[in-house]
Amino acid sequence: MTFEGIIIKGYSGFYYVWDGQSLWECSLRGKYRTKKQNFLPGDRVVVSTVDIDKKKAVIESVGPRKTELYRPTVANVEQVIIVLALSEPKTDFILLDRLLIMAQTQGVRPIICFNKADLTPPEYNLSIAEKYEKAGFFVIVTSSLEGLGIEELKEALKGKVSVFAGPSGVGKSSLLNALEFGLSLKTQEVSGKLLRGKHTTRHVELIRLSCGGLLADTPGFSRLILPPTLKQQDLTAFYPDFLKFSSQCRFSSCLHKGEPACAVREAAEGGEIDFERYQRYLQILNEVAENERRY
Ligand SMILES: Nc1nc2c(ncn2[C@@H]2O[C@H](COP(=O)(O)OP(=O)(O)O)[C@@H](O)[C@H]2O)c(=O)[nH]1
Ligand SMILES: [Mg+2]
Ligand SMILES: [Zn+2]
Repeated sequence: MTFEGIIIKGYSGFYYVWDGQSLWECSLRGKYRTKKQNFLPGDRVVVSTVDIDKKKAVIESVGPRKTELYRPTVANVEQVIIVLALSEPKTDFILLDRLLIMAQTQGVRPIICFNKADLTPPEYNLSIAEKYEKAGFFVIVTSSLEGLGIEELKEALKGKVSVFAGPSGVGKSSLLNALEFGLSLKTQEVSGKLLRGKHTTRHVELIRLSCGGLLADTPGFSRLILPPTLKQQDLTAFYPDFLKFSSQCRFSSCLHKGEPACAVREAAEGGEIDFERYQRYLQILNEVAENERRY
């Protein structure tokens, strides 16, 4: 019997393949072993059964990779849940804007999750969520403590391969606990003391959520370096809120940083684009300019 599945982890020479119902321990066909092919969690594969009762199978072929994230190294991630706290710690909006760019440059859909909603007034939470919704992003407001927004988050994760991102302390592990009672996300700070100097091979695993989604057990985008290939000119493409104005700028090459007759700047000054987000854009643009000079 031959069927399709998705690799959820690789471990000591075996790959564990999920077909939506069962987990199969798979070995590789010789042609893959000799090629030293490196399969990743998230890779979609065709397998054929070797032993149905023992759930053993062999990988016949692997499908093309749509995306490939680095640290955690996961293939075909479809969306990144960017988690930030509404307070404690204070929302780091420039980090949020940066993660939104990074997700999009990797071809991964960003979903914003504002957590710890129990600590700030609902009106405030709504105003923050609305800013990013108006900017064109999908936003979920949650409290892992009080269970707020968890159903909506489940709905978003359903049937998708996702990864969490966001700084420590914002509640990623708590959210996973709220999603899957009794499970805790093994957060691993790459620069953490525990791993420094040790040659620890981490095996990333996709957690099978009961809502029917797969979630990487390690948060992504821990290195906050913008892709060195990113050009100043390309940045606007990752700002859906700027796009409808940028076509009206006098210069088609406008970077919206002070050129005459810049429709984006006018929209920011007029409040149609969130002014603070525009200011953060200028900061990120500067950084991209520095990168361009360096590479
Ligand atoms: N008030 C409140 N505290 C939360 C919430 N979610 C997480 N926390 C707390 O925030 C701290 C960090 O949470 P944790 O899940 O470890 O964050 P992580 O580093 O992103 O995985 C812990 O003390 C949690 O109890 C929430 O929704 N509301
Ligand atoms: Mg954690
Ligand atoms: Zn402009």
